[in-house]
Amino acid sequence: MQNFPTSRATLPRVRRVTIALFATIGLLSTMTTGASPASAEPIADMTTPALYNGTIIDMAADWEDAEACLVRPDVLDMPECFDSVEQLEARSAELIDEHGPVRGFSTRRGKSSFANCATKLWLYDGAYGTGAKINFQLRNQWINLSSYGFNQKTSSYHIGGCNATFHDYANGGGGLYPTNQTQAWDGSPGMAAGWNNDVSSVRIY
Ligand SMILES: [Ca+2]
Repeated sequence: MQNFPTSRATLPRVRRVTIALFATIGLLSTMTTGASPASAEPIADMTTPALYNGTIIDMAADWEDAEACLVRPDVLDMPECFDSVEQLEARSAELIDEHGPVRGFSTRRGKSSFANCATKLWLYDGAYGTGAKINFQLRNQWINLSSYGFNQKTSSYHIGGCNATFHDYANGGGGLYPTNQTQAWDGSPGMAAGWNNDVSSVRIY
């Protein structure tokens, strides 16, 4: 039920890209802030560093006790994880107040050529929105769930204000989840037949 051979085979390349990306972000972050929260493991060794209760965890490996994680790379140096959905929603609202909602097409600020829309795609590990929860606020790029410790875990979901697609393998590969069930504001307490714990990548449009 975990990783099928095909999706496991794609992991090393994705992992290297993610490490390079976050190593760069980590360096920039250190240069601009001059400090980063205490962490047992060097950020450079992590696949996906994320902030959780003042420490940095590797989301790809272990969420520790976090219940919900927010991924909004246009304004955050790294994902942020929380003990509750309420805490995440409060942080999300704060970011929207400060920066506005995620814009389209590019994760770089000020480079949007598409209209804004609410892009709060929620994926849940359990049915009926239970278990670990991840909230994506980014558009028009492949989101490989292995990078966030969420590969082949999704068992229920809520789509935000933009349509989304769910895919069997990384980078949009393999089968496509029924798109008439992942339109803006769709949600489901379970997955279409054959798709429980099977989504490996998603995209928000
Ligand atoms: Ca699950």
